[in-house]
Amino acid sequence: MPHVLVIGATGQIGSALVPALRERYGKYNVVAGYHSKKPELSELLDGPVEQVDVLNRDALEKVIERYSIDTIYHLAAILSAAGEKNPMLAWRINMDGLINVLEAAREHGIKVFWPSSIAAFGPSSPKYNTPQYTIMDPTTMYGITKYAGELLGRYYVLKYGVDVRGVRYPGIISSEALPGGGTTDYAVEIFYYALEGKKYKCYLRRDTMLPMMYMPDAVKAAIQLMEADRSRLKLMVGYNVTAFSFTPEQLANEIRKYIPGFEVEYEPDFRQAIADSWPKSLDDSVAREEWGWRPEWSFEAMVKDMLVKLGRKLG
Ligand code: AKB
Repeated sequence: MPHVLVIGATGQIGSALVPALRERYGKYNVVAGYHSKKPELSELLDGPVEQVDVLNRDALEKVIERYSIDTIYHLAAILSAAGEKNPMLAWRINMDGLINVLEAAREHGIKVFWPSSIAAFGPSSPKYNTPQYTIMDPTTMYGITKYAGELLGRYYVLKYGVDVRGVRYPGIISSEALPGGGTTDYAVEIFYYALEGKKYKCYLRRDTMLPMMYMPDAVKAAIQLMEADRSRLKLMVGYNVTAFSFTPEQLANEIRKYIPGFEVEYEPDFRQAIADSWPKSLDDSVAREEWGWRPEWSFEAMVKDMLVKLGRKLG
């Protein structure tokens, strides 16, 4: 069994990934590493929990040694919208944090999962069916750190033989922890308003199409890539993965099938320019070929499941 550390365990992806990894590898083999947000979800407290600041290399080493960690899922990051408010912090957490993890991985022979994002693309990248290999000119600090991180990850693979793997996630929709500081967060927030019978003010234009994925597929992608036979992987870091694309208006209309009369108002803010610089749909054929990636959840099934799960949560 691998001995896993998840850095960013209380974040949107971490809080779903930790329980999935514990189910698979045993709860004592998966350490939930949090930074400022203390774990509240019972699933995270159901096994080892440690405070891990990615900027503190010594503290990271201590956790690695204490639990004989051989696998790290490094998810801690400042996302796109938050990064535009504090670009220096985004650079520090996203780049210094990543290189600390990669250096620790190099020294201890640790396998690393590190997610990139559709934010690594930019205004000159093709918008539809964006290929794996194409023009990359990100215009947000988050996107710049994601693109630089992909290059850095591959550098550690080529130069030091470190086993670094990762996908480029689209927007992720989840019913567990809320996302924070992203441009695609509307696609989660909107469900809370709909279920509480409130009008939602969307910060993106109604026709802003973005690639998205439901959390169970995001978790599956991470675990499947990490368990793939290394000899099959050529790219290693930054695989395009996607499930479906939709606009805020299409999402609102799908929700209205269950909650008729749900109202949405569109008032674009600074996040519109970020969304406009990103792909509208992705070509994920390289991930499909190299490690058998295939999403399970459709847009319609995701909306129905979100309403059921959140409906239960909100009582
Ligand atoms: C964000 O919106 O910043 C993230 C992402 C697409 O990487 N969800």
